[in-house]
Amino acid sequence: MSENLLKILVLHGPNLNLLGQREPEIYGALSLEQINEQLHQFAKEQGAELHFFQSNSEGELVDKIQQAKSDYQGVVINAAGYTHTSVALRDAIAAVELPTVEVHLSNIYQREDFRHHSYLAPVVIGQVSGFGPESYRLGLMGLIHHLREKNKEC
Ligand code: CA2
Repeated sequence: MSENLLKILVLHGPNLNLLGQREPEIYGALSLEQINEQLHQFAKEQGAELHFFQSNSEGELVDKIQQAKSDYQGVVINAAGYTHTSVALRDAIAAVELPTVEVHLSNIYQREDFRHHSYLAPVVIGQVSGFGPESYRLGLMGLIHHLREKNKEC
């Protein structure tokens, strides 16, 4: 294993396990497994190792973020519906102080008003919203760039 290999955790929130099965006009036709596979290939080319976790449970996502501190250099998260409700996820991200990027398949600012607010936005390094599955790859690129720049400073 190269010493420059970045380990990144990719978190998917509630209902994203249904991707590809319903509402393709909003969320696209790819399944979560297909999105993960594409991301995995891209990450490999970039010298990053990804681990994936999906849960419908807020507490499980909080646990994963807390545990990530010791094993990962950064996090990509699509918190799905919890984006707009979860103080607990926000507090976990703030507490672990791991660079985190928030991604969304759809453009949350073009949708219902309740989706315009993200509890996570103030504690993440950046947000990508509206590019379908490409949002994950763009978010990952931004995170990798951020981590490599940070490593140069050390
Ligand atoms: O656009 C996104 O990625 C969202 O995070 C997706 C969430 C939504 O609550 C956010 O406002 C924006 C919903 C994920 C639900 O995924 C489904 C996938 C297929 C069928 C039904 C729901």
